[in-house]
Order: sequence, then structure tokens, then C-alpha cells
Amino acid sequence: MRPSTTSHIEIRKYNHPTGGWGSLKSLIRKARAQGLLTSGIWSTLLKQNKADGYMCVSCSWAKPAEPRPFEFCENGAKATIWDQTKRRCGPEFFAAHSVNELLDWPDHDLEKQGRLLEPMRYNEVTDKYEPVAWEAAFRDIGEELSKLDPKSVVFYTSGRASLEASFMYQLFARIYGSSNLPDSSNMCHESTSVGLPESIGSPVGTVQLEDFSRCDLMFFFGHNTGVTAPRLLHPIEEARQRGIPVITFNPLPERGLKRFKNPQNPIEMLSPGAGTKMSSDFFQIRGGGDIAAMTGIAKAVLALDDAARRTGAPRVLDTAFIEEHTHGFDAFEAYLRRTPWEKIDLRSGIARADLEHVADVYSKASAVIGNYGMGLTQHRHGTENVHMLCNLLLMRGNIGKPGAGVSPLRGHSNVQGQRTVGISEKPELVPLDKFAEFYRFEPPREKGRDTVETCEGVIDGSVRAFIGLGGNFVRAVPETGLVEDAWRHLRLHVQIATKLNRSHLIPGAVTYLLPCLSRIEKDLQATGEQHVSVEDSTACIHGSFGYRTPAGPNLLSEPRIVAELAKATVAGKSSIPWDEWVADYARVRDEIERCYPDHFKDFNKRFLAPGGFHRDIKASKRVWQTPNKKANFKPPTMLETDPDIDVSQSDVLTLITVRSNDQFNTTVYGYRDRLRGIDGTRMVLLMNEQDIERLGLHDGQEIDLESAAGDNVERRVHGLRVTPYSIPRGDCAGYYPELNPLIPLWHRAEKAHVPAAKSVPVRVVTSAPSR
Ligand SMILES: Nc1nc2c(c(=O)[nH]1)N[C@H]1C(S)=C(S)[C@@H](COP(=O)(O)OP(=O)(O)OC[C@H]3O[C@@H](n4cnc5c(=O)[nH]c(N)nc54)[C@H](O)[C@@H]3O)O[C@H]1N2
Ligand SMILES: Nc1nc2c(c(=O)[nH]1)N[C@H]1C(S)=C(S)[C@@H](COP(=O)(O)OP(=O)(O)OC[C@H]3O[C@@H](n4cnc5c(=O)[nH]c(N)nc54)[C@H](O)[C@@H]3O)O[C@H]1N2
Ligand SMILES: [Mo]
Repeated sequence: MRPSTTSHIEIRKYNHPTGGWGSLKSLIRKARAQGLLTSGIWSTLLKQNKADGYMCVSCSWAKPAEPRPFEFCENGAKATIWDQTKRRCGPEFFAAHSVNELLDWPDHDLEKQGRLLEPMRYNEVTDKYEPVAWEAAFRDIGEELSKLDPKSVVFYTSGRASLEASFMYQLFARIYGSSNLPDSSNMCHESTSVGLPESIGSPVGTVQLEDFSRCDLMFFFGHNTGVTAPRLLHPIEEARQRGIPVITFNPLPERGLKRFKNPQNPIEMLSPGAGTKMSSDFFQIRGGGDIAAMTGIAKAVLALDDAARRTGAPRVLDTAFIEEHTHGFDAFEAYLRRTPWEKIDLRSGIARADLEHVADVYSKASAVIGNYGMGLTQHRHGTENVHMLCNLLLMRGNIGKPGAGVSPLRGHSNVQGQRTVGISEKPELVPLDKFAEFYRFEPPREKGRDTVETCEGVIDGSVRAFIGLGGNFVRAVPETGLVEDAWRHLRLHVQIATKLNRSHLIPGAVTYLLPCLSRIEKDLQATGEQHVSVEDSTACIHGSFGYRTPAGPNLLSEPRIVAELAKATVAGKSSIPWDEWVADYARVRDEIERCYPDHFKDFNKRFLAPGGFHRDIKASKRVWQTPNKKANFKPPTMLETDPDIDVSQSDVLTLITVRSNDQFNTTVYGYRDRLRGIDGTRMVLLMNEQDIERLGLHDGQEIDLESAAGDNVERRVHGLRVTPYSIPRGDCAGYYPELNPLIPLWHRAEKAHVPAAKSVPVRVVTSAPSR
């Protein structure tokens, strides 16, 4: 595969705010490149995240009931522009290029071909995709599936598909006999979905949008807000203007949490100032050092409480809350008291005085929100990170009261919702009895495969078929080398997609590419135009109404494709009237309500209201759905930054894989990571200057990176450029997915199995000639 670089490379410091003119310029450039400058794209964007419009296909951040005139951000607009491109990737393209040739193209060039137009079948003899009629594709896939053992078939979902499509998809898989329903969430917030229920009895966060205007302190752990959920910059800006402290922990000095210039505020845009200072305190923590940092803060809070007790001042701990609502405080307190400061300082890389300062600010705040992202979840101790943040919040009763709560910032626009409506490999999370009773079939009861287990099954041959409802599975997962090689032994490989990506180029014996409508497009079915729905990060459900003309006449909607696959595979095996559901998605919503009455009461009546409706999250009312009916303090088992990394070997570095401002996951919009000042290449290794010197390297040198996991598996990425950057010593950073070949499959969060993509053991190799 050719490296992700261009001929012009420029790397320099970027000190401008996020937002501002840079953001607008970037959008205009993107619209021009996709042939959209005069195509009504700007009026389309006015519909984004509005009650009468469509919900953005980028991130899952909350959508307000009273939207701004432009309720979109730079990255949401880029996602729309990329999705609604004028470019088309039809049969002529596939006739002109063999799959083997395309395998050499960078991710950006593949998706850049534009929207897929026709169902295609891979022909092994010509090594090309060839057009096929929809009916023939469905019939063949159905026949292939009926010859396979359902336990060997995987039904993957990337977090974009609607609640309606997802609900139907998981029913199809279960009627067929498979609970192998991994989701992109398995690579993302699964540490949350496992960790939060143990702490507070809820798999999702407890805050709503209103809480952001009521809080008096916000924490940000491991989230790159300015890039991955930029609309959240507005509530932060408002909080800062109210004088509220925002305390951030991140190994990289991410611009969005440093400074922001609101593109929707003409006065701010025209004034020469540098925008709003977003974090009152920004700590460049060591990668994986969050448990240590939070331990330090909690230890210092305890010391403040000790002092209060001595002097008779009001207690710093919320003792009434701890007494009435929690379990396990004593063990947690003992853990804090016995953990020495030296270890805390060493592991977090933050000085004791700084952590004491944070504790001081924290102890004065009465309503605190703990926001976090992949910097906490994608670690070996990802679930313990989540526990630890809950511990910190619970100490002062900061869960289940206005203005406070735990706030996992989810990724894909409906990733949280998919889990809500049954996309899960864990049977205990799904109302199987209801499915059995309502739709008259016997669902499998055993646990299915998650993402990592799917990869293991592909490698050992026990997985025989893969159906992907969106996504770019092979590119997004770890251990790229082994997974790609083994993938070719699959019997059946089906991808439902909008655009061409690398996963589509790794065929099995029988391979189909099925093009679908995007959520931004009108979806016309027998009873008229259809709505779909999605759930945002704050457990709020919104309707979404397609606005643009479909990219091509032969595209089918995701619900229709799922229904046709089901009819071709499991006809007569349930009472589901697939055609009637497709004719009118309101029927599907009625069924979601029937299966999940607590969360979806009056679904069809409520989901189009401005601002949507909230699911009933019990923990936000201090009802704890844990086995002991309490919120649980859970002391961590380790302070180590990563137990798989041998820090005693001085040449081993901890690699953090990150997203650029010019990508959405494996979708690479371009090579301009404006906010980090990196232009023209993604093949960089951001390193601390002292490490560069210590390892005898120099700025701009071309190096290889290899795995230092100590398991004798060769993993290597060629041609990275040494780039001095502000990052703690011992850590280095580079882009996902280019660096995924370096992540061992077994290097993953305990229990949750999220690949530990934020702490990968690596070593620099200098055999490549330096420039
Ligand atoms: N524009 C854009 N938006 C997106 C996406 C995208 O790719 N592009 N992806 C979507 C998806 S699916 C997701 S899951 C979210 C992801 O959004 P984020 O959660 O923001 O994910 P990342 O950008 O991978 O990493 C987050 C931050 O964690 C920091 N970090 C790394 N290691 C550590 C650590 O050990 N401790 C701490 N405290 N910080 C650490 C990194 O420096 C980085 O700034 O965004 C969603 N939105
Ligand atoms: N090293 C490393 N690896 C990571 C991560 C990391 O931070 N570091 N992050 C992980 C995370 S958080 C996630 S969520 C995963 C992402 O993994 P995935 O969700 O599998 O990947 P995406 O890149 O979001 O998928 C992009 C593809 O989705 C298809 N698509 C786009 N829109 C639609 C649509 O409307 N319908 C359908 N059917 N298809 C559509 C297009 O064909 C596009 O090429 O990657 C994970 N991998
Ligand atoms: Mo994600």
C-alpha cells in the first residue's frame, strides 16, 4: 500500500485557535474539491441537526432543542460534504481497476472515488468487481448463508446505521441463529459499557445537555473535543464565559481544549484576539497515567477532608451521599492512603502540587461533569479508568444531581443507540424472551463474538463469513497483517457501504459490495418518505429526515437491504412481516417500543420533537441498577501506565494512535491536520525532543516502527518521519489507521476487549535510509 503522503510536506507549530477562519477556509476548500460549491450544499447544511432535518453523520454529540442557525461544526460539515460528493464510483471504475491494483491505493484515494452506485460481485478470475442485479445478490447470499453454520457467521455494525436498521439487523442475525453481533463500539467505548454498569448500574452516561449550563467545573480526560465533537466547544465556551474552570488531561496539547474562536460569533471572528481560553488548567499527562493522576487528586481530596474534620470545617467528602448511595468507600479510602505520592508522580508525570491544586478546585465545586474519550477507554486498564473517574465523582456526590455527572463522549452518530436496540454479542443485555415471544423464533442464548474475538476467529478459521453493515472493519482493527491474510480464507464476505474502502478489497470466496443510501438522502418506500432515528451521547433520541436526492437510482436503504437479506435467508422462520416494516419504518419504531417499553414510550409520537426525547437513565436519578443497588467505589488494581510495556528497556516507546482534524476514523478527507500543524503527510511519528536526541535520531529522519510487544510476532510500519512535538518523554504518537499493524490483537482492555490503541509498545528502527 502506498504511504499516506503528498509531494508537499510542511510541519510547523500551530498556535491559532480551533474554529475561526481556518475552519471556514478548510470547509470551502473541501466543498470545491467535491464539486459542491454551487450544489445547494450550504442550504443542506442548514438542515443539519435540526428537528425538520437530518442528524449529522459525524459524531454523536447532543443536538439542542433550540439549535443555532448553523448547528454544525467544521468536521460535521466535512462529513456531509464527503458523503454528498458529486463524484461517483460506478461499474466503469471497477471495470478499469483490478482489486489487486486498488489494494495499493491509500485510504484517501479509495473513498475519494465517490459514492458507490450498483451492487457488485467480486470475480476471482478477472480480479475485478462486476455489477450484479440486487435480486441475484440477495438470492446468492441467502443460499451461501444457509449452507454455513450460523455460529461461524459474523454480523458487524459500524455505529452509523439508524435505530430502525440496527433493530432489524440484529433480529435477522438472531433468527438465522447467530449472536455474533460485534459493533464498532467494541473498539471504542466498550470499556464504558462494561465499566459504568459495575460502578453506577448504567451502561451510558448520566448527563444531559442542560447540565453543561449548570455545572461549575468540567474535567476532560483523553478527548480531543476540537476535532472529534466540535459542537461541544460551544457549551465549554459558555462555561468559560461564566468563569467556570475546565481542567484537561491529555498527553498532547490539543488545540480545541486550548483556544477556540467561535465561527458563529461575528464579533469574535472579526476581532484580532486569540479566542477563548478553553482549559483553565491543561496537564500533559503521561499516556496511560490517568489512574495515577486521579488517584492523586482523590488522595488530596481526602487530605482536605481530614483537615476539615480536624478544624470542624464543613466536610469535603459528601458523606451523606456516600453513606446512603454507595458501597466500597472504605476499601477505596484505604487504597488512597496506602498509595505513595512518589508512584503517583512517576506514573502520571504530573507534580504533586499540581494534583493538589486540582483537588482544591474540585473540592470547591458543587456540580462537576467528568467528560472522557478514547484516551481513557483504549487502554489495557480502560475499564479501570472508567471506574476511577466514577470514584472521583462519587466522592463528592457528583453523579445524579443537576449540573453533574459522568459523560462518556461517544463516537459514531448512533453507536450508543445500536446497543440500545439489541446490537450486542452479550445475550444478557438483550430482551431475548420478548423477541422469542413477539416474533416466534428461538434466538441463540450463548454469548457471541465481539470485534477482537471475530478477528481471532478469522485467523483460526472458525469464522467463515462476515457481513458488515457499514464500517471498514479490516482497516479499523488491530493486527492488520494477520487479519488481512486470514480474511482471504472466508467463504462469504458482504459489505453494505456508501463508499469504497480497503476492507472491500480483501475478498473471500464469495464477495459482495452492496451500496446504500446515506441518512442525508431521501428514503422513499411504499408508504412515502421515511424518517429514521438515532441516539446521541446524552441518551437522547432524535428523528432524522433525508433531504438530498439519492446519489444514484439503484441504491437501497439499509432497512430494505437488511429485510431483503432476511427474506432470502430466514423466510418463514419468524412472524416478522419484513416488507411491511420496510414500507413504513414507523412500524419498526412501534416494535422497538414494544421490546423496550421503558426507554421508547410513545416513540412515534415523541421522536420528532425539537431536541428529541430522553431515555430513562436511572443512575441520573440516583437509582443504581447494580446487583447491590448501590453506586460502587472500585479501587484500581494497578497504577502502571501499561502492564504490557517494559519500561525498563530504554528503547521501548509507548505509541498513542490518534485522529487528525482531516479524517473521520478510517475515512481520510485529506492530509492537512491543521490543528497540529502537519500538512501533506500522515506518515509521522510525533516524538519528544529529548527522546529523539537520546535515540540518536533527528528531525525529519525517515524511520520504521516495529512492535516491542515481546511476543515474537513481526509487526512493522515503514517510512515514518521523525517529528519533534510537545509530548511526554517515553510517549510517541501517530495516526490511526496507518499504525494499526503495530497493535497486537491480545493487547486490549481487560474484560471489555477494546484494543489498547492508546498504549502500544513500539521501537524505532533506523534501517531505512535517512533523508
Ligand atoms: N472529526 C472526527 N470526529 C470524530 C471521529 C473522527 O475520526 N474524526 N471519530 C468518532 C469516533 S468513532 C470516536 S470514538 C470519537 C473519538 O474521539 P476521541 O475520544 O477524542 O478520540 P481520539 O482522537 O482517538 O483520542 C482522544 C484523545 O486522547 C488523548 N490520549 C491518548 N492517550 C491518552 C491517555 O493515556 N490519557 C489521556 N488523558 N489522554 C490520552 C489523545 O491525545 C487524543 O487527544 O470521535 C468521533 N468523532
Ligand atoms: N489504532 C486505532 N484503531 C482504532 C481507533 C483508534 O483510535 N486507534 N479507533 C477505533 C474506533 S473508536 C472505531 S469507532 C473504529 C471505527 O471502525 P468502523 O466504524 O468500522 O470504521 P469507519 O472508518 O467509521 O467506516 C467507514 C466506512 O463506513 C462506510 N459508511 C459511511 N457511511 C455509511 C452509511 O451511512 N451506511 C453504510 N452502510 N456505510 C457507511 C463507508 O464505506 C466508509 O468507508 O475504529 C477503531 N480503530
Ligand atoms: Mo469510535
